[in-house]
Amino acid sequence: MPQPPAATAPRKIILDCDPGHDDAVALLLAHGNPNIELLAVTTVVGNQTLEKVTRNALAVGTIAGITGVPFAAGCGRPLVRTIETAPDIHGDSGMDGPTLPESTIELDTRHAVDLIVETIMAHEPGTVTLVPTAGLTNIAMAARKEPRIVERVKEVVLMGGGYHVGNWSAVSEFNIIIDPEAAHIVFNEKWPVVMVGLDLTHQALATPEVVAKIEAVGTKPAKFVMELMEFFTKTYKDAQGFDYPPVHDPCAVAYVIDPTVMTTRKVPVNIELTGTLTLGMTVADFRAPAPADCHTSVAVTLDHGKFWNLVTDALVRIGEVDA
Ligand SMILES: [Ca+2]
Repeated sequence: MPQPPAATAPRKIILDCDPGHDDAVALLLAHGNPNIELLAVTTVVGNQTLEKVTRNALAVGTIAGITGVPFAAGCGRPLVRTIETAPDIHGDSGMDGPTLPESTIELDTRHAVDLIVETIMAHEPGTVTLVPTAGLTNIAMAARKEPRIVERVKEVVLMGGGYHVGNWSAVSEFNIIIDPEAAHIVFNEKWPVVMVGLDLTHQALATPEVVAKIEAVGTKPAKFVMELMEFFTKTYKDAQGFDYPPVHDPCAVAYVIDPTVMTTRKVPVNIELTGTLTLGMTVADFRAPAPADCHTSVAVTLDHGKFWNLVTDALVRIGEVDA
């Protein structure tokens, strides 16, 4: 006899990422939190080449002790633009700092776009949440390849953009500007989109207090996060003048776990494709109350303590892993 669903069934997610120091923390948070059921991990060119970020994803999965979750590689270049990576933030490997283990996870033979489509179509409508923490190439391709996924996805909770701040240009954020055409597709499909942008993630600073709490967990996965944060702190200081690094990507996962970790505001958002100074800007129209059919919202204020408690708690639950 089928079991009735639990009162709070875990949220099913597909994490589409480009590890990436903060992607690694996002993956650990998704794996370690009991409110998340990780259906698949997919990779896309971004912080580094597809080959490098895929290797990193498999290494993080190994460090976290993830089993039974397919990992698949996706698009190796943006839809239109040439490849732009971020070695000044993430190093030559895309995840410099820690020594990475040999992966014990075998890469799925499917293309990430196919895995995304198949996974969504295999689940009940309204049950799968997409969590992209990289350029939106794979997600845009999936929406074009199988348009029916748009009405089946519960929501798209993405890390990217910013409604009044950029990091790769004066007004544009890296994940959006590296493939603005893909972002345009994703923001213009009618699925609910929650934009967890820089306005929010610049509040997710890995302060010394945070790092001390992670260190106190005392496991290998926690030590791995410490080493990531050490490198990330240095590059964010050198490249962008931050005292402590903003750990962007796990914020999107945290929203799926517990939306009260942040406040959001419904507002129309579209992507600038032709601006000479504003290419890749996530243009949010705050002039009036959002129209009734508005399907986009932006993250505004983070509960810093609650957010980092989720990350630390996930590491405690993951426990020791022999990677
Ligand atoms: Ca990322």
